[in-house]
Amino acid sequence: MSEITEESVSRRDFLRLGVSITTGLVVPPVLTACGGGDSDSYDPPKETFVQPLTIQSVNGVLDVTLVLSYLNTTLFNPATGKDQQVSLRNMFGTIPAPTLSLNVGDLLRIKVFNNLPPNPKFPPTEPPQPPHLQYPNSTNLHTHGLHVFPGIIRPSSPSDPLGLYGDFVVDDPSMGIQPGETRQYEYRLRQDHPAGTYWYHPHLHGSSAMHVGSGMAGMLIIKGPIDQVPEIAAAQERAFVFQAPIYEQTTGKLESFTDVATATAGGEPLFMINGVRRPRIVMKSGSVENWRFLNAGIFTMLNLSLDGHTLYQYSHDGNPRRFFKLVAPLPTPAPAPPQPSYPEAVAIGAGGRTTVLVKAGAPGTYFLRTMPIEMGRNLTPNAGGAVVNEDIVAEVVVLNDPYPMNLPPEPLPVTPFLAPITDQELAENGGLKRTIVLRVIGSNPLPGPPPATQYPPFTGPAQTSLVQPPPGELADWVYQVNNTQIANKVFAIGSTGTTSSPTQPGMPTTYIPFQSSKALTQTVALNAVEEWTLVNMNNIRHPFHIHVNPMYIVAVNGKPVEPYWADTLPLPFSSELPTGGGPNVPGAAMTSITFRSRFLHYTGPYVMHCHMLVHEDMGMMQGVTVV
Ligand SMILES: [Cu+2]
Repeated sequence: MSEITEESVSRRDFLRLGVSITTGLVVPPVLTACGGGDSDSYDPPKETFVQPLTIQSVNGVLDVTLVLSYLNTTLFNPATGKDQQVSLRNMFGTIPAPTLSLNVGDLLRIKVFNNLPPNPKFPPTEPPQPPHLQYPNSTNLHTHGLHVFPGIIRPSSPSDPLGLYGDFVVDDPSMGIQPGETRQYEYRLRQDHPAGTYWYHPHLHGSSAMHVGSGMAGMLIIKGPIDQVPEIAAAQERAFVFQAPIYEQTTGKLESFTDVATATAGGEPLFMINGVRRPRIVMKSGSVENWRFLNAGIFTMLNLSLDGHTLYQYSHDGNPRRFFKLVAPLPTPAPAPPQPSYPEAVAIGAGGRTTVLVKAGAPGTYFLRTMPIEMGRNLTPNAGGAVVNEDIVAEVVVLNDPYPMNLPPEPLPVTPFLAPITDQELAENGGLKRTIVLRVIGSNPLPGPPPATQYPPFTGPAQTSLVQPPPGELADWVYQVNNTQIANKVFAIGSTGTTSSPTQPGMPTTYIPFQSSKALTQTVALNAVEEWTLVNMNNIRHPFHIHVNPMYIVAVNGKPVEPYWADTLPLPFSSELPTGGGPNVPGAAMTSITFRSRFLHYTGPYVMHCHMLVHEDMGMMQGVTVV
């Protein structure tokens, strides 16, 4: 086994510890060189954009070991404008983790060694910790967006302590990969797997927000026919891993769930790209580049727009489009106040990805911006940032050095795996329809400050009573810490198919969080084709993500849209809720997204959930089992 030795790179954010590679070609993180003009007298602006360390498969195999440990490093702190010493849990010794690059049909093997210290002992009170939040040093791994086997291939045993796991994430929080343990994952990519941009990150229920929020995430690229289109093959490729690492400002550490909840209450910190704040990209006029965007944050949406340039979007998440979606630059500054809402450019919710081509225009300096976008409306004061403000995330310098390149002709190649799902196919293959409802349910406002060491009674108005916690289980459902966006709320998903609400026909009467003993699971027959409607009963844009099988989006708010495939989708919010309504309003306006899906190739258990990971850790998740 060859070890990557630590070597100095130009950015100290890229300390490398603890990644070892059995099979794979290492491309170190480099400043992407771009030659200047021919004149010796002209000194072109320097690139500061850094690609993550990249590991490529060799002869169809990529085999790596990732070591989970504390990373002591320096990060730019957008809040202070200065560098900050941080000590964060990290699976890979870098922020972000290495980019893993594979081809369709390849075998990916990842061994995860959890070298974190033992889980701390939590006192029974002060602050009260629901049981599933008491394992901040336990973990597991999810390959986000991959269509792969979600079960356990071979459970660990005394003779085979590592076991062999597929994309298995439904560990009990008290289990998972505990400190000192190692688990072997193995994923076989089908030849017809969509080629595109994916990622990997920890996914243990109860510690996912702390882990991903501290920066534990890496891009996963699957190459296929789209990458052999000559114009795309010729384009320089860049990985943009957008992260906003969260830590307590004085210590540089992230040691409690409260800190994550507090940090996301007003929106996340500002985004960095590959660990660098506002990197500079240098392009030659007329050249074409291939940009892979990953929102590896845990809360905030991106709404990307490049001054003076059209972005040629050709994927939603990892799923390619046959025809470009042209995204024109938005005017700056954005007009305010929003009426009816801020326009969207390349909008990517937490966990989402997209891929774009960009053709450098006239020489000059341009900004890649995330433009204002509404994450919600009329939120209660502590319920999270309603509007994400405009922010410059990168600078693009176009040199007066013509280098004409072409954009590819359409249509672009799309795998048969992503063929449209017609009405006829739906009808002939099950055609079951389900409704899934995402919902935050608040408690009644309490008279005065709530007691510090006990849960307030969960006695909300009207619909709140729809929640029926089993006896003694309420303490597992709510996290009562003052001034966090999650205090005294239940994050739940409900499903129709059983009892229907008399006040809101078609809506469930029961909303159950994932950590409940009554947690719901959707059971689906292998090879079924179904149509599901996701309903958002909150005025916040929960980013919905389903594992294993992508969604073919056919309607928004009941109205047909031009269909497309995705795996992570910010739900619309209910703009009609009255001011101050928060998550608690009876008779709330509802919004919805309708998708179709084929449940192909793999049986086993997986999940669907909100990718605002604080919500997920508090129970906004539901099981799916294909049988
Ligand atoms: Cu959510």
